[in-house]
Amino acid sequence: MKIGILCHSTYGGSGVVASELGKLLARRGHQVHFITVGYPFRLADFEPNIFIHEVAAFQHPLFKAPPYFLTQVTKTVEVLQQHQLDLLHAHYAVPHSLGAHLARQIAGRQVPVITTLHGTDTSLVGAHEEFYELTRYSLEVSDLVTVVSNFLAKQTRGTFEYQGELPVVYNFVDTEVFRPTDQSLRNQLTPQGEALIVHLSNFRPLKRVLDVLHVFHRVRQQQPARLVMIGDGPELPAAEKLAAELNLTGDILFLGQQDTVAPLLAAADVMLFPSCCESFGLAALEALSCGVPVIATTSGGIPEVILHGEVGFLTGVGQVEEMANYTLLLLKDDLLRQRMSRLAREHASTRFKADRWVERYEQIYQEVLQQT
Ligand code: GMT
Repeated sequence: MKIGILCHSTYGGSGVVASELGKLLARRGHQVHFITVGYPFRLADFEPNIFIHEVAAFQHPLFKAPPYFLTQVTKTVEVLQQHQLDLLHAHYAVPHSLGAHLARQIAGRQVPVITTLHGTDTSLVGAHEEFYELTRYSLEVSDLVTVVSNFLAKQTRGTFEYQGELPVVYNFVDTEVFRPTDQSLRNQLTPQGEALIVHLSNFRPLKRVLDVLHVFHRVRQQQPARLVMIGDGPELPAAEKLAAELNLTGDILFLGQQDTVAPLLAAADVMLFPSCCESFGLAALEALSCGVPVIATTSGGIPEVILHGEVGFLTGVGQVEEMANYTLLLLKDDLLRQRMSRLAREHASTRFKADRWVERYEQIYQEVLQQT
């Protein structure tokens, strides 16, 4: 198949899923055309069958900001016509699904548009008054809408009164890349043999990075430990300030945004993932795949990923005391941690193995193509 993928190219779960999907589809023989503003995140190396169509920034004094939506539609029309695409797969309702729909109309080619909702597009962007109708419309005109968890399916039905089918296609992980590794990096990060805790996110308020620090503070009172904070975003300054106030600066590494996160995750004993609303939680899945148990919350789709008491522990949002107790339980009990680590890896490699979900997307493409 010739597949056009519209997605965000910046750091973020939806962009990661879209670029990993494109990469794996290309390896399975499909021709994949990315139509993006900027080079897709995590798509570093050359791959045959992958074509990148970057959307140019159109500058004109009449426009206060470059009208990316319009130039992305123009680029999509061009790619649809020149490469005779079979379908468009849009990640994110607004702007990508809407743009894909507009482009196929302009191009006069009724290729199917498949929209994958990732959560933030409907809960943050789409639920805003300004974008509600656009989001609802983009769902209605899609040939099929997929969601990344049962939680998101339910939320989408509730928010947009959406009646159509909503197949769940979970996030997936490349278990060859995200895998347990030897101890060398861990030894560098914890020269005194301390426990190692990790957090990975885009530091948006919903990730509750300050909870990570409060948990770490409690853990540190009982046992030597270091914390690796991976990512960047609006809450980073507040996190750095709190780390200093709690006198933890010497034990925390704020690494900023990193392209290669697998070895860092694999070096840790436990991941803290205290988000207050999460449709799936890709970063938590990546940790599981590295054999790292995750302490997370019961919010959103997280319980579909983290099985409480098996591959990690779940608490209510903001329950930092309980999170710290679970973290200490894991750090102090080697046998428990090793068992959970093994189960975490097994769980990620069976339920969320990339091939399984890429095949599911392929099946969806074929079904939609047959119906249109
Ligand atoms: O987590 C983020 O803030 C990034 C966000 C995005 O929109 O790129 O991630 C969302 O999509 C991921 C991939 O499907 C999911 O794993 C994340 O759970 C979801 N984030 C939220 O629901 C907050």
